[in-house]
Amino acid sequence: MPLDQHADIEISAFNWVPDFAQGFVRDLRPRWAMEEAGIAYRTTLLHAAEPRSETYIAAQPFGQVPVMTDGDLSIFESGAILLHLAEKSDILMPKDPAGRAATHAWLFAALNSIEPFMFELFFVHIVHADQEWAKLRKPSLEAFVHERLKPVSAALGDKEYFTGRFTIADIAMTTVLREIDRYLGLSGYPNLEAYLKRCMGRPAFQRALEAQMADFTGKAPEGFPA
Ligand SMILES: N[C@@H](CCC(=O)N[C@@H](CS)C(=O)NCC(=O)O)C(=O)O
Repeated sequence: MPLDQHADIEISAFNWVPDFAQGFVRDLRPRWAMEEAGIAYRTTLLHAAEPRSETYIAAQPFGQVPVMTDGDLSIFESGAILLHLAEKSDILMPKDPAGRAATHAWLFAALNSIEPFMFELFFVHIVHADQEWAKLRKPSLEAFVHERLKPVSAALGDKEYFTGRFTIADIAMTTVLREIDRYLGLSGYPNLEAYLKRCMGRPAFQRALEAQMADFTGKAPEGFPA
């Protein structure tokens, strides 16, 4: 079990987030990668509703989770953390140039070409769901997301994973697609549905998810709606 409070690698995570975010916080990505590769890590826990320290802001300018420290290195952005971890294990990224290039491309596709629109879905479906502008934005946004999903589905085709074998690109893609699935469903894309099931069925994903959920031991702030 990679979670080990004496490990050299540390990641930040939350001890409390609202219910809708539980299981979806981005420390899931490094946790999953380390579970796949058998890399031990420990966590330092923050409370999502409490202000970040100056030290934390120095490590993560946006005050977000996750940050990883590995010896003297401190890294923020889950994509950068995945790339750092991938250098440690062939399980996460092949060593050959073509395999590395494909992994990089699909990692950035997930984070740069799809995730921004997933965040927009999150804003219109959850954060600003009651607001008029969100209701007006929803149909065109959802149509746009479908235009993004079609080529993603075509590129995956009948492959098991985006580069032909499991890599960090699948960690990023799964975590993005499972959020889109929450808001839109993926029923028009049977291969993406099967892909999501395959990736989320990996024992390392399940262990990472359980570890994130187990860390939610904090309390909601006073007056936080139930
Ligand atoms: N691009 C960043 C996004 C990180 C992010 O959105 N973190 C969220 C949790 S999933 C967070 O810390 N939210 C609390 C906040 O913004 O204060 C990454 O991938 O690391």
